[in-house]
Amino acid sequence: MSDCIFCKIAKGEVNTRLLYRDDKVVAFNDTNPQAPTHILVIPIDHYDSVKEMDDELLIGRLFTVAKEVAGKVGLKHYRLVINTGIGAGQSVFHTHLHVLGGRLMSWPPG
Ligand code: DGP
Repeated sequence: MSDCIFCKIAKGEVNTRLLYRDDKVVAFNDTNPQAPTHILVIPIDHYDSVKEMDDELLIGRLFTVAKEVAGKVGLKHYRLVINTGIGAGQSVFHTHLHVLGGRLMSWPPG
């Protein structure tokens, strides 16, 4: 989608340092971090949310990359979050998996 910021990041159209890239997925730091480490893992192809995704391999790839990136940056404990829909706190409508770590987490989340 031409007006989607995460599509632009995935295509290299805006200056963002990528922590990971393959032919399906990229990862980069969140600009509004909610933890000392806050990374976003996204599919390169546009899906408004995980509800629109039916490619199980791609959904799984997001989690595999999240694990790899978390390990690469040295996280031993982390939280993986996919906000889905406005009511769940989604603000960017291009599927993204949050990788949050580096502090103690409480439960339930807000
Ligand atoms: P969510 O609320 O679950 O849709 O999370 C969207 C996240 O995306 C939020 O934590 C801030 C982050 N974000 C928004 N715009 C940009 C951007 O242009 N670059 C980066 N790196 N992160 C962004």
